Amino acid sequence: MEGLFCQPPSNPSTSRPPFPPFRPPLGVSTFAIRNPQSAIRNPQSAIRNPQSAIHNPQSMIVIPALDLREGACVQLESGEYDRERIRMPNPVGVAKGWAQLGFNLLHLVDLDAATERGNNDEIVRDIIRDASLPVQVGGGVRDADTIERLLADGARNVVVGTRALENPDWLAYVAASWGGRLIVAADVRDRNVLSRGWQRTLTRHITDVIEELNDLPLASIMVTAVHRDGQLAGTDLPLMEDVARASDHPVLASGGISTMSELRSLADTGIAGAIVGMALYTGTLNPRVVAEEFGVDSGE
Ligand code: AMZ
Repeated sequence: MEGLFCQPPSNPSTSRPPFPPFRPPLGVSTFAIRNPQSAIRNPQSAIRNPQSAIHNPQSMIVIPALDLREGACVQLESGEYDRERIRMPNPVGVAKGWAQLGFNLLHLVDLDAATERGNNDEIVRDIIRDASLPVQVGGGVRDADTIERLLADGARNVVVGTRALENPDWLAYVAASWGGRLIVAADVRDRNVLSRGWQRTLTRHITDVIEELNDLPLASIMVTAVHRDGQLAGTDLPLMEDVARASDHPVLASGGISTMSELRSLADTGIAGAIVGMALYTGTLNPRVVAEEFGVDSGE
């Protein structure tokens, strides 16, 4: 397929597939980035007249995921460290490549920090500084100083998961200062919310959590269908529909998204943004095609 920079793993059980280094294709999309600030908006605005569904680009934004492990850009299956499927050695180059393809926002996760194995702080800083597209960043953000530092470094938004879910008082405190810049990550398996790199199951139902979050000022809510993540088998659309219905905040959907029709269904559901990893890295979704339909603000 034209425009792809790597191919699907030939042997999914191999932990380090021999992918070629990231090479941004030539002739990237010439879409203008009109107003990046408005790229994620209230989901209500994404519930469109069915007639408008034929117009492109869509109002939902697709956000490429860039997960960091040991200084590399990786993709894991089901978030498990022993199921690494993609490894690319130059994360800053990967981030620049997504920008050149026409994407308008990057979702950056420090997996080592999220799973309490260490951190990739320097690379996070380099990507925010050099990537040429706005970045939302998370993974291991467990205190106010880190939120402040990442915003000072230039992050568009900061993603908080574990501490926000385990400690609602702390979330209320940080939301009072930076609410409009915070994204709460609710990672979900069997409708229960997870924390600590998906190792701990909190006995809280996702829709209860979403309703509690409605009381706080936040930039958006991100919901990851952990049971679908990295498997290229489609996301949990009923979950995303329920969350979009329950949330007063814009909702970002993540986990298993792998077809254009799925992206259109998510947009029609009122999802404000879709975070896509494995399908873009393997070429299951053509990044150029996705960026043209979903990568930029339509300027509506
Ligand atoms: O893949 C994983 N095991 C994983 C992952 N991708 N564990 C956590 N995360 C992501 C969440 C969210 O974006 O989806 O890390 C962020 C939350 O980190 P924390 O440290 O605030 O819970």
